[in-house]
Amino acid sequence: MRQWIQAGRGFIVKGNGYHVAIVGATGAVGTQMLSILEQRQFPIETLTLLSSARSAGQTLQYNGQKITIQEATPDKFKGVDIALFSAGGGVSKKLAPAAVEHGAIVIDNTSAFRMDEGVPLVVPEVNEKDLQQHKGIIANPNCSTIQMVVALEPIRQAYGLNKVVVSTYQAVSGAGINAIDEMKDQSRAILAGEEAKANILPVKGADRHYPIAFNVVPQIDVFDTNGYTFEEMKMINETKKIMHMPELKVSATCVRLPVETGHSESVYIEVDETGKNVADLHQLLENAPGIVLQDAPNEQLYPMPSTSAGKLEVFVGRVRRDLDEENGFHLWIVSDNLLKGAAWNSVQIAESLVKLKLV
Ligand code: NAP
Ligand code: 3JN
Repeated sequence: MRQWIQAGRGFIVKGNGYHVAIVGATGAVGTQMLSILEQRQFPIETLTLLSSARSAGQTLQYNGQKITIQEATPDKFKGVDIALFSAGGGVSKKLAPAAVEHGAIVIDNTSAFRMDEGVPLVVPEVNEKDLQQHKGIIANPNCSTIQMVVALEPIRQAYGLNKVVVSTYQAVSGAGINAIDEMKDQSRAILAGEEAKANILPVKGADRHYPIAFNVVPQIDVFDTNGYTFEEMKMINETKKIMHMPELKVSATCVRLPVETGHSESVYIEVDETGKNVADLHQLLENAPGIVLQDAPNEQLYPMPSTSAGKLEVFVGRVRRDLDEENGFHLWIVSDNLLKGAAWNSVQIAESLVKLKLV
């Protein structure tokens, strides 16, 4: 039987386990990482929780035990085997190399290294084997990319894929804890007949902010010079990298709406093989890893954020053949952006590393 004892920097479970650190442990993603590690009973020997100086000294619970949060500094990675980073790209750029120098494998949730050559960008259902090439840092893709590639990979494998056009309907939790609080405050203000104050969305630090409560905002992240936002370009570039298909045609429009958790996507695809129908796609999706097919129009069964939040899978429904393009199909894809889109995909990568004996 395992025995928990308090250690200097975290908690120790005596027996075989890994020294794990979470950077950004107090955030929207970090708290979900903690909860998923516990839910999956990931073999942990010590758990180090790191944040900025603001939260250092506070405690978080893991397996019923209180762990004191510490400020993230390079020395905190001594002896760490696996470091899960989710504190923004700047923190990753500063501290991930130090963690690797101390011998840790970094699983990074930010865009800091995603497109770097030599850094695997991994969704285990799609390209787990890319983990073999890691040199210390493994990147976790953007949440909107992850749920889309999980759903498209079985179709790509069976029928080939040449075009993807996606519009997203993204939840506020993707922008962090402060954005959730702001949406709730705005909702209360509007219902009380008061002015809704906006200071965070669409992008922290931008010139203009718009209320998200009772609104829809077609901007996620800042604009690139080509008119697309960075979120849209992440979806485009990451999809090609994960699927090893630089030639794949991908276009994206990313939109925020007042949902707390669960990103939705309307996705149009064109496959290479002709003559395929909805039943063919249903069969592929039903048998694919990590996917739940919810597609029964007669019963009004389709995925929604309200039924997908808190779950680990990617939910797919509203599968239709395009009315004009023989090889074209439409899908509706929903998943919990903080779980499969972030924390669960990262912990799943850690589980794959253990399974493949790479850690
Ligand atoms: P959040 O709720 O605002 O939390 C931010 C976390 O980062 C907090 O734990 C915060 O600690 C910590 N932090 C901030 N500055 C730090 C510093 N200088 N040193 C160490 N820790 C610091 O944000 P979130 O939604 O969890 O997202 C965090 C990051 O994860 C994002 O910036 C993004 O890069 C990534 N992310 C990825 C996805 C994805 O699509 N895969 C989705 C969402 C987010 P304090 O409590 O001390 O402030
Ligand atoms: O807004 C969303 O729904 C997802 C946001 C992801 C995000 C937010 C801030 C910084 C990212 C990301 O993971 O792409 C980043 C980042 O670039 O690291």
